Order: sequence, then structure tokens, then C-alpha cells
Amino acid sequence: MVYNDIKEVLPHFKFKGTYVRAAEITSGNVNNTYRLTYRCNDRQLIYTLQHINKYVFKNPHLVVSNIVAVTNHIKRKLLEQNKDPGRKVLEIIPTLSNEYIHVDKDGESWRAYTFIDNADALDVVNTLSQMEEVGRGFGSFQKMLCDFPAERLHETIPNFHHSTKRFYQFVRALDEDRVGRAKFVEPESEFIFEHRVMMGEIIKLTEKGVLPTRVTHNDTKANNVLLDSATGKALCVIDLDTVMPGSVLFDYGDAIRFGASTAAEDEEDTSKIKLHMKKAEAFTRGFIDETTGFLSDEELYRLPLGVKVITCELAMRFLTDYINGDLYFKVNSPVHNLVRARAQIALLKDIEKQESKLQATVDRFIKESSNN
Ligand code: GN1
Ligand code: MG
Repeated sequence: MVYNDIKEVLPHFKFKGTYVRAAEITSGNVNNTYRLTYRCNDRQLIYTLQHINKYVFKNPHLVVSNIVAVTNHIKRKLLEQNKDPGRKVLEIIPTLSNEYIHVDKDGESWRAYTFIDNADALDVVNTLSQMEEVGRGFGSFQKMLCDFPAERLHETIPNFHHSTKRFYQFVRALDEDRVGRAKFVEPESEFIFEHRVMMGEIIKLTEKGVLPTRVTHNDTKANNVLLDSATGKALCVIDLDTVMPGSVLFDYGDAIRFGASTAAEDEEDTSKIKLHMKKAEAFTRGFIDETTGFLSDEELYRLPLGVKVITCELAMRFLTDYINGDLYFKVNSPVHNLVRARAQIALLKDIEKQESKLQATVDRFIKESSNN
């Protein structure tokens, strides 16, 4: 089944050896991803192939151009530090015509990576040491890119984390009510309206120049850091599609939102959804350890704001997509986006309850790491 979907695409890439099998990886909400196995001189080679969602990424060539720029920069840094970039940075497989994207006969875009083997991408973070490593992974990603001029990157999804513009998109969706779902989302919509000022704070501080714009990952879910299966240490940051200019507060916030929640992003039973403070603490330790020295105090002390803003923004994005009839995120049922939105709202309510504890944790690690 999977092979039939991709068989015309495979010969266009410079994969080594002969094709053995393909399996779909279903964890992403936007692109379709396949794990490919090839055999070359008795060795097994694994690749990742992705079909890029055109509705989300209007210009896939700009997406890969950002990825190439960023991965080359990281590779150069690793070599300067005498480190082997082999398993520490993604490598794109070119097409036979030396492009990074293959456009098929239907105009669909595809790209491929080498697969980093013996590494785990955690959908659920079980232990505190894993969570600390995820923090180190995203922190060192920031560190390696802290001297990369953000303005060189394309804004591949304009206003991706512009929470205020996203709020206007949400209001427009409610007004248009294309599929008649607005009547089902009154309490959730009220929650978003009540939080609109808080949601605009990062944008406001950035516009005022209090917060800098730097290269950010913008999708810092725990499963976007690969951990070495043997040592448990952070190896490599993946899913670089949304690497763009942005605020570090979103990267910190999104990682806590996803990795330090006691339940899945689409948990139906909202009573199960809380902020797991110990996991938040573990992530913060790893992240701050890697990022003090180049993040400003204005950024460091405001990291907890990122957790609130991104959780609210994502609740609103899921709700907007539900109202629009599920155009953006992949769904497994007609209420999937609504369930996701409710889960994010439940999480935000608990984050608000534990906000001062989270702030105290962040303050403590900033002080500890500046004393070292
Ligand atoms: C999407 O497809 P995935 O899982 O990499 C989305 C993120 C959301 C995330 C929520 C380009 O990411 O912004 O935070 O779902 N990516 C895009 O799970 O919109
Ligand atoms: Mg992503």
C-alpha cells in the first residue's frame, strides 16, 4: 500500500543500494513521512522520505533552502569543534538532478533525509533525565545558531507565531462560520477572547525591541530531538521545516507544553491534563544550562510567558481549524481538532495555577548557571 503511494518518487533520489521496504511514520500532524529501508553491499541503509503539505508550506523550495542553510552552519560549527557531524545534524539526500526537492507529475513536493539510526524520538517523555536531554538538545541547537543572521532565513509560513494575527484569523473563521461549527465552540471561544491580551505579549515585546528576533525552531516537541538509544544523550534536532526568525520564548514554551504535559496533546479526558512540574524543571535545567551566556536576561526571565502564549495560541489554531472544517491539521475524526483545542485549554488552566512555581524554577536555574 505504502509502496504504491511512493514508488514513482523513489527513483528520483540518490538513495544508495536497492529498495527493500517502506513504512509510514504517523506521528506528524502536517506532512506525510515514510521510513525507507535499502540494502547496499549487505548493509542496511535507512532513509526518511517526506511528502510536503502544500496547503501548509506554499513554497517547499524555500523550506529546504532554510534547512540547507541551517544544517550547513551547524555542520561547520561541529567540525570546528572537532566533532563528527555524522549523527548530530540532518543530511538531505539530493535528487538525481541535484535539487533538494522532487516535484512529481501531480505537482506534489517530496524530499528525503538520511535516517539517524539507534536513536529515539519520544512521543511521550517518561523520565526526568530524558526531559533534561530534550532541553539540552533544543538549547544547544539555539547555541549553534546564535550567530546565524536570522534575516537570511525565509519566512516560509508568514506570521507563524504572530499570535495577534492568528487571533484575527480565528475571529474571521468564527465570523465566516463556513461549516456551521461556530455554535459548538462558545465556551472555548470565550476562553480565547479572555486570553487575547496575554497572547499578544511576546509580539508586543518583540515589536518594542525588548525581545530580540533570532533563529528559532518553532516546533519544539520532545519527539523532534533524537536521543542516542545507547547513552540517552541528545544527538540531533529534527523537523526543521519551521526554522525561521522568531522568539526563543516560543521554543521554550512549546517544549514544555508538549513534553511536560501529563497527557497527550489530544487527550479527551481533560481531567488528566496537568503541567508536570518536575518534567518542566528537568527541561529547564538542560535548556538554561546550554543557553545562558548568549540569551539576554530579558529573554531568560520571561521564558514562562512563552509556555502560556504558545499553549493558548495552539488551542486557538486547533479551534480555528475545527471551525474552518479541518483544512490544516490531519484529523482522525470530525471532532479531533476540537478535542485538541480543549486539551490545550485544560493545560493552560493548570499552567496558570502553577505559573509562580515555574517562574521560581526558571529564576533558580538562571542564577545557578550564571554562578558556574
Ligand atoms: C504541527 O506536523 P507537526 O507535528 O510537525 C504544526 C505545529 C504544531 C504541531 C502540534 C507547520 O507540527 O505548529 O505545534 O503540529 N506544524 C505546522 O502538534 O503547522
Ligand atoms: Mg513540525
